[in-house]
Amino acid sequence: MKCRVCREPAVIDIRRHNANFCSDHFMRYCRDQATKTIKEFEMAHQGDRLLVAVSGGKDSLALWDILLELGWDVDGLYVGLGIGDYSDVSGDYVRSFFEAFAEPRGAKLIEVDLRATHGYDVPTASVATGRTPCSACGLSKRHLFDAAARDGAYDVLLTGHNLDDEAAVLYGNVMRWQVDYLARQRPMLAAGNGFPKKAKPLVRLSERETAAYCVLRGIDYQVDECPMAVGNRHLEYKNALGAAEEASPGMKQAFYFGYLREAVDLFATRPAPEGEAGEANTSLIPCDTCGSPTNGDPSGAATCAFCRLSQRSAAAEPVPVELLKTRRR
Ligand code: Q46
Ligand code: ZN
Ligand code: ZN
Repeated sequence: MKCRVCREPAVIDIRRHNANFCSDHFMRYCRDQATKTIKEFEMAHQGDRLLVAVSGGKDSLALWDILLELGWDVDGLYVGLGIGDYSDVSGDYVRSFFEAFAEPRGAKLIEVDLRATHGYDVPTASVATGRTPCSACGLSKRHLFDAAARDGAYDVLLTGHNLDDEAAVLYGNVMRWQVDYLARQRPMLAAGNGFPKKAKPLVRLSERETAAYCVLRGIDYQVDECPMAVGNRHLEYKNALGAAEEASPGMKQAFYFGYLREAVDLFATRPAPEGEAGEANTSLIPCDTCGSPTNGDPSGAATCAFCRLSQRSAAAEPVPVELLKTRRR
């Protein structure tokens, strides 16, 4: 197995491209794929200040490193979700990466701890509101990411979603015809209605490739799955698509990029779900508590979904993550 570029021994094969690469050319391939995606979807322009949301996992740390390597002015944002040891360990990986790879290149790390700043954590919010942990977590993260991007006057908020993630979300949304979500499934969402511009530059890389990038770069990352993800449908969709990809390399990429090319515009007029950006969302008002754009709550008050969740959760008895794991089984 030889590198497609230099003919030296290869360390990785990428079946959907029918290509093998040595370590240096593989890392260059990853950066080239990110650059191509940033350009194609106009994710960022020269001189922009970027903020990447990092979780301590392979995708977000690879993204921060790739953007720094490419010369972007990019800071990191880490949100401590209070999911027991998992969050403690994730935070440690982020801080180690920051000290070794980002701080020496002049980047900043912004940290927000959910319990310290808003008086609750994800397991408590889940029980207090009756939402699934991932729903409470997703709502909290979206709000805090948006707020950090606004407060820091960043031009773009970036996340490390990879091809496997996006294809699995698309698959789930198609299977259940969640058309409002399909409308928003783009790798770049323009700023609007008080929401920052959002982008996912790694949608051309699979998770096997982001993992390989980290290993070859010497980046340590959180390998464990979030304990709240157990039973999550997203993992089932990933497995189903993984089997199809195995039988037919390139299928995932064709599915996702085919959707962007042929179908996403068909859903463009659908309103965005609560707490989400969307050009069609023209009736938003500022939340009376935090000022974020909102549809208002069902009772008619102008309180956003995040503030409603955080008020109920902060007033509740803290729920240890172990209890939630037991309950979910
Ligand atoms: S961190 Fe949060 Fe994920 Fe854990 S609770 Fe679910 S959404 S699985 S990316
Ligand atoms: Zn090579
Ligand atoms: Zn609010």
